[in-house]
Amino acid sequence: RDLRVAVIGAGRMGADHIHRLHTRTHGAEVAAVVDVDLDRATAAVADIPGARAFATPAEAYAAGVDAVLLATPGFLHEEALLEALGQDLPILCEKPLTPDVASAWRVVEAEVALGRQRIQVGFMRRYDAEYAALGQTIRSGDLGELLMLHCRHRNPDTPPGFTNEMLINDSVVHEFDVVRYLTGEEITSVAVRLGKASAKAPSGQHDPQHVLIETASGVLADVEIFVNAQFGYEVATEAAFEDGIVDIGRDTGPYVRRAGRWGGSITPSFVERFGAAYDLEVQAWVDAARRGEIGGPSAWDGYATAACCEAGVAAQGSGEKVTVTLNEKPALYAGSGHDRV
Ligand code: ISE
Repeated sequence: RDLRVAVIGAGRMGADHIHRLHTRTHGAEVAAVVDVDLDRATAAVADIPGARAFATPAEAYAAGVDAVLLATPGFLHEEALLEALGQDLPILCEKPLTPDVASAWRVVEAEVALGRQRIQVGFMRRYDAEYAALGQTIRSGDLGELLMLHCRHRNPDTPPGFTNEMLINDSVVHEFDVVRYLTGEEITSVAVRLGKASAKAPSGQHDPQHVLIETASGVLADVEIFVNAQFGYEVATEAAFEDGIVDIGRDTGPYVRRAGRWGGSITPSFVERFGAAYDLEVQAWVDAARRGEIGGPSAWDGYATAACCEAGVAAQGSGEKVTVTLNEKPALYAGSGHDRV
């Protein structure tokens, strides 16, 4: 039978996932939507027969669900994750796992105590076709060794309340994950340079920033994180190998010639840019959950990226290169799913 999913959080990503589960995901149904704002939860289930709205996860669990998709803001994740682990349910947790390394480690410890993986973290870039192709090129060795990654991560603007730390914790967290995923190595240090800032950035944000990431074997990845870039959304990478260069993430699509000009449309936001990746991610999670399994980015990946974020925020403040130190990796996370790190 279909996996009965409780979606916790009916904001931007929650609403997107509710729609995805209801209309495009095989073998799953939205059984419950939980939001502290019960009106928002009620509105989210209005067109979904059989789905119920609740103000707390406990009420949804009491009503009976098979799995949890957690889409509240990151600062609310720890409590919700520990509660869902207590129910021994499969969990898809939107990134970040938690906003800081201490709470991320507490979640890892709780999962280790449970004795089996139940958490997949929503690092959806791993499901993007071009990232997957780049990963394949790296692993095949066709172009020799990967030496450097030049990453550009540009958002048109930021929602209210987006702080300077969130450039790292909310945005560059994705590069931390994909650099680990692509290289199959842990990140060993993070440095941040603050150059000339855009006057279009809200007060309190220094935007753009230049983040330099180093992996265990010395692969360097530089990230331009520019979250008020105005023109549209872009996540693109140029990968330099011993024997060639690979570019991913450029807008393609219809190339229009009209009235003496040529051009095309720029992707407006991450919802469109990664729409197909989110679909694959959620479908893979549902398929695995129905088999009683969990795959994809793990709580370990969530913890390791939280450690990178903590180093990144420290580097924002000090201007120094900050070393990333990790606890020993629990055996539970050896060789799971996409996780090759
Ligand atoms: C947002 O939370 C995301 O996850 C997007 O993928 C990212 O591009 C954006 O910068 C974040 O704020």
